[in-house]
Amino acid sequence: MVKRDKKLKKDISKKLFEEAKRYIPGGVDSPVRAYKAVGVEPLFIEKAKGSKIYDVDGNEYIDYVMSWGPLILGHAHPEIIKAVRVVLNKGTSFGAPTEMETEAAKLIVQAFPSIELVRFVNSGTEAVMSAIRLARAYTKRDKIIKFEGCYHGHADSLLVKAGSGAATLGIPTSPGVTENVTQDTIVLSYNNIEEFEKTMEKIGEEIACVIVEPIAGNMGVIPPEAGFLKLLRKITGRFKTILIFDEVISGFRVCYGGAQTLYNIIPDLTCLGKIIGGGFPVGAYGGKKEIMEYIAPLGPVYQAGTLSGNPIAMTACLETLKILSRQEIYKFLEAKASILDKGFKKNAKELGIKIFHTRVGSMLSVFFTDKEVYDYKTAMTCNTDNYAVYFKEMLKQGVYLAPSQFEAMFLSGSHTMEDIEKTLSANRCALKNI
Ligand code: KE4
Repeated sequence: MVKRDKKLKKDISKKLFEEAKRYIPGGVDSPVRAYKAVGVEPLFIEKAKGSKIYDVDGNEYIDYVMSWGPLILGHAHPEIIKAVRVVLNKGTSFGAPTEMETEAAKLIVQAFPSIELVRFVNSGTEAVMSAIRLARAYTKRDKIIKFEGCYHGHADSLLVKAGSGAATLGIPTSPGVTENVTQDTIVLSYNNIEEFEKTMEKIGEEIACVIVEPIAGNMGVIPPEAGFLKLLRKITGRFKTILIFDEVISGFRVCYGGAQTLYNIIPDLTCLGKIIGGGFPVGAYGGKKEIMEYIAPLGPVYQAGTLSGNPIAMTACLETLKILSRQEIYKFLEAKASILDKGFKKNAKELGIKIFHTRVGSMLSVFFTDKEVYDYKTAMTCNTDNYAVYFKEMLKQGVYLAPSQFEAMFLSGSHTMEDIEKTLSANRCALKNI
């Protein structure tokens, strides 16, 4: 382990942050990047390659944020850069259909059992917002059910007891989201089968859709308990409620066909994002033909977007999905993530530090708590001060983690065994400071 000077050089980041705050709220374009939860100023990034990210002060880090999940192949993957370079010379946006959109849609339809038709948008938020609107129109019902701690982007109807940045900053239900909107959003506890069953028995006929992260990734990583997803599928079917899997994180992450393939539970609609953009802004929602045909121009449900299906983004999408479709990467990711997870547990055990580790495939998290974490309420009892100490220590040792206890760690195809060993050694040193 290369010893790094205890104090990180951050002069340029500091200067850039001061300047940014003059023009951008909080100096960032997404709240969690402000590092508020870990009590340090954010790093400004210069470049990234493979598993490494470099800040403007020339510090190198092993990256486990990977842009919050999208870069499953690693930063600046040569095949993606090459393909984007070629297509750039043909123009950047046409506002008209291109063959690439069809090719990308075909791969998604082939990969996801729930998807017969898919529409591209520009973010996970747009995908979820559109899927909710579609479900309400299709069922002619208003109410929706989400789960506390699940984050589905910042659309009003879902910014209720949300996870991710909302939980990190302690504003899980945002001001500006009106009563009218939140009264149609019912929030239940993730992994609480009895509560879901009781609620649906009472008002199932009023529920347009149930939206869930099939693997929660926004309150830390919390896998579904045995039977939870199966029950959601069974009961929503009984009440003709649309089941939406928000696979913005898990899609193409935990396996090529997402969590619905991993657990063999098929929702009615699926939302995608992150990985399918290959580092560019792409979201998508898709599902059964009979539902998706309600979307304009076929049906009455309106949804649109100037840059939807953008040819540059679609090129990155296509190249990413072509590489992932060979599927050998998933064995590689599983092996590396398992070594990392086992090493974390070994370090914590030997140092006598109570940490609850979770993992599904190559998304993992550590909870600083002596409890077992299966839902939002328990996740919220974690010691976020300890997480902040851990985060800063790991950063000093060249490991770049999410600046929040309520996010996930992501591996990529470019993380090496050397990265893993360095990370485990850094983890051991960092835990000694807890
Ligand atoms: P975007 O609008 O950020 O592309 O996607 C929203 C979204 C939807 N569904 C799930 C399950 C998500 O995790 C997200 C976004 N994830 C957060 C991080 N956990 C994005 C990072 C950020 O907000 O800066």
